[in-house]
Amino acid sequence: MRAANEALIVIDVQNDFCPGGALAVADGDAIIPEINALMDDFSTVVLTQDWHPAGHSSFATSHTGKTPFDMIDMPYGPQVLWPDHCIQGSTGAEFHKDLRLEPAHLIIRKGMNPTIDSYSAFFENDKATSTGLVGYLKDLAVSDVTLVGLATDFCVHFSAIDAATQGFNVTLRETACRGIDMDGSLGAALQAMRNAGVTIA
Ligand code: VGL
Ligand code: ZN
Repeated sequence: MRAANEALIVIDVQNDFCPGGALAVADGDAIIPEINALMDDFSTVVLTQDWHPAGHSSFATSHTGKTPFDMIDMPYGPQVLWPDHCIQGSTGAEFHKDLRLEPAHLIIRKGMNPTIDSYSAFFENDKATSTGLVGYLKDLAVSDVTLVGLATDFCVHFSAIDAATQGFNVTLRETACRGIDMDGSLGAALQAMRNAGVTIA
């Protein structure tokens, strides 16, 4: 068991990001045994769940003439358009059946605002709207976070950068993450995380 100041944050291990899902990450389910084992080492375990209303503004289907993986400009900056995924209450939004849920202390749902996407476990893509996770972790005197999950280059990446910016010591456990890798986004994300002081383990 690690010290009480360390938390494990498990990002978006949901059906839609696993093989067969709407936004499947290659081998997304392969990380589950390692994550399940890691949970026993941490006294604080947080899961995140991408949780969009139908018709969310990050879906290509919400924009005429657009297809998945096109880019658009949102008021808060450039946004990738995704296939419809992780719709609230759908099977795709459920955690993968093999992921252990009973060790989780907190489940953070994100992406619920119809007009703002939310990759990070900490802040929506406007970089201003908090999910409350910083306050939760700081109240528990957590100073170090280990991040695992899906997808390395989107939700894990943005969570890692925000955690570092908020003053946490951040480790990305790369073997327990998988990426989408759209136009080199995986390499760019790893570099951006290193630049932000994230330890890639
Ligand atoms: C994610 C794209 C859209 C992720 C979530 O979990 O990385 N990516 N929504
Ligand atoms: Zn999403």
